[in-house]
Amino acid sequence: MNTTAQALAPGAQTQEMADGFQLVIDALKLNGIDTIYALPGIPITDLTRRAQADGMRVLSFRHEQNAGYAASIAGFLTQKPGICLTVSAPGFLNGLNALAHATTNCFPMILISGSSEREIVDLQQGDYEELDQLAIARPLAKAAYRVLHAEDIGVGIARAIRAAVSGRPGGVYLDMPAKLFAQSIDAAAGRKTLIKVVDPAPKQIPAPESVKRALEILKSAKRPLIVLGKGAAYAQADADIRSLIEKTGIPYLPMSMAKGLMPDVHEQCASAARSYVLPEADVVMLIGARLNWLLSHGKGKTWGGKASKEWGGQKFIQIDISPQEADSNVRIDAPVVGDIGSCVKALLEAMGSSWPKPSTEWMGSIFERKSKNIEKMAETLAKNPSPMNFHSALNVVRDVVKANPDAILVNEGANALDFTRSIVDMYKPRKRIDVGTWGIMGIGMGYSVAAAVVTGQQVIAIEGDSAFGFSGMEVETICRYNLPVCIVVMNNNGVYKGTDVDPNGRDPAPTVFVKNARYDRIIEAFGGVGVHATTPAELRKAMDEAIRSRKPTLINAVIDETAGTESGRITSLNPSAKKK
Ligand code: ADP
Ligand code: TPW
Ligand code: MG
Repeated sequence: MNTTAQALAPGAQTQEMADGFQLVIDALKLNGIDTIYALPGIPITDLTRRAQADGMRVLSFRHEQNAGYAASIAGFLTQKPGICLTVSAPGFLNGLNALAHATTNCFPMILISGSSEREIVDLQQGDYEELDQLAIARPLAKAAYRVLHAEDIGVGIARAIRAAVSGRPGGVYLDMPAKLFAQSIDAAAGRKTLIKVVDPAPKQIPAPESVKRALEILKSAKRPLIVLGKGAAYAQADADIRSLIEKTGIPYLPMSMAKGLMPDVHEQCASAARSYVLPEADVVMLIGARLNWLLSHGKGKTWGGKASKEWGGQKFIQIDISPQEADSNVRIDAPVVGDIGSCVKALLEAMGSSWPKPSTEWMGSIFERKSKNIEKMAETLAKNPSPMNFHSALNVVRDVVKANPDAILVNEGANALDFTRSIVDMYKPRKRIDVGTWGIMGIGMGYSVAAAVVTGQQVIAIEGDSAFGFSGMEVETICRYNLPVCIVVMNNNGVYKGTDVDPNGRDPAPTVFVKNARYDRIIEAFGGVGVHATTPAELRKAMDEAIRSRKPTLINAVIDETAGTESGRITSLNPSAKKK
């Protein structure tokens, strides 16, 4: 332990002391946390320096929101809480978005923010960066704590870790006033206050009767379907999930970030027949997926209901760690509450060796729709329009990802998101990370940094030009740490499209950017590789070279500005477009 020696009375023995900075670092390291996503300043500058000096990886960002998104996705990828470290008031608020995002997406993350002097904040006497951060964080976090005394740092960090990763994961806020860092206590006594958290995310075994109930319903199905969500990807129970799917022979539908948990090209994958299987299935087993807006709340026309809020008549089995999730939108006939690894194991064990496969009628009709849609898509992808459209550009990305199945695909935008999700097949678990439950713009560069750092793999970021703008300054971060990130900006001159005009002819329309912008030149300012690509051949060459060299690369892919649609695939949620 790095300690400060402090002289006592002349001639007395020196006493080893540890300050708050050191105890925070030691508490994190003791719990296997080796990376911090940060932005320095008062009062945490020395925490970033000393963490680095002590061998931790400290990734320093240009804006706290991006550090926070990085921490949140590190949590998703590793099952360990990602740590975001910020300064007080404005830094804290910049990081808060990511904390709320982590909670919403069920990603384990801890936001540690320095804060100002309690006595002054609480009397609102006007301190430097005064803000009651704990009160503000609380409703957006799964848990929120403040540590006031150096001897409580161990407990504070232990509680934060447990809260972030146990049960349904989420974002945790840890408030650390400036004074805490400067407090010194006896080093040996300090060491004793640190806690190495034993079994931070304990297994949660499902009740045997819930497993039995689920299997009875599943067995009775004529047209069963499995929906895999990002909770299933998070759980890292890949082999057992694969066994369950292959043993039952049930077709499956992956949610966006569950793509690749089973390969998208697997014969049981029903993605290309989504609009057929959702209303037709009579029993649906959800594994780590919520029946939220992304699944049309489990009702309405998507599910075969006659009216927009009408139940389609199917039965639902839901595997989830949160006992409160069931019945959130429609009746869940068989909730199975537990961690996905334990639940899937229990199902496999209780299924026995002879499980009846779904009828050839059901599988055949899915196969027929799938083949037709895949064939239609192949025709569209083969076209080579000038300028490029989303399809001709993404056809290249599709090939590059197929050739590099270990690469992590980061994806945000509207059309740039929706087309990538449907065109680019994924082959391995946790390789696709995107806008998540909120459909937020801004995750792109933070996710890219964290994905490269925690996995060591090549990152491919497919970004709408608007989406890229939310975190674009972090290309400097990517260059500074020399990370293998290949960014492709799908540049269609704006939000959704680049064709809107101001009816009064005064300003650019709100959805339109500078025409023919050269995003590639941004990365050149920091020593990265910039490429301007106007054809699929140029795009392919640039992506291949980026992956070969592992150099930070930004490709400005010129896309037809008329190619997109308003709001991409979610036009129905847009009030004015709906009216039209
Ligand atoms: P998607 O957006 O992919 O549909 P959601 O984020 O809506 O996925 O749902 C993920 C679900 O997975 C949440 O309800 C969460 O409680 C659950 N979950 C997360 N981790 C686990 C786990 N280890 N075991 C069981 N359920 C989990
Ligand atoms: C934090 C609203 C949804 S999609 C989008 C915005 C601004 C950008 C779409 O344009 P882009 O993609 O990225 O160029 P493309 O291919 O369709 O042209 N602020 C936040 N989150 C969201 N979702 C928005 C605004 C939005
Ligand atoms: Mg765009």
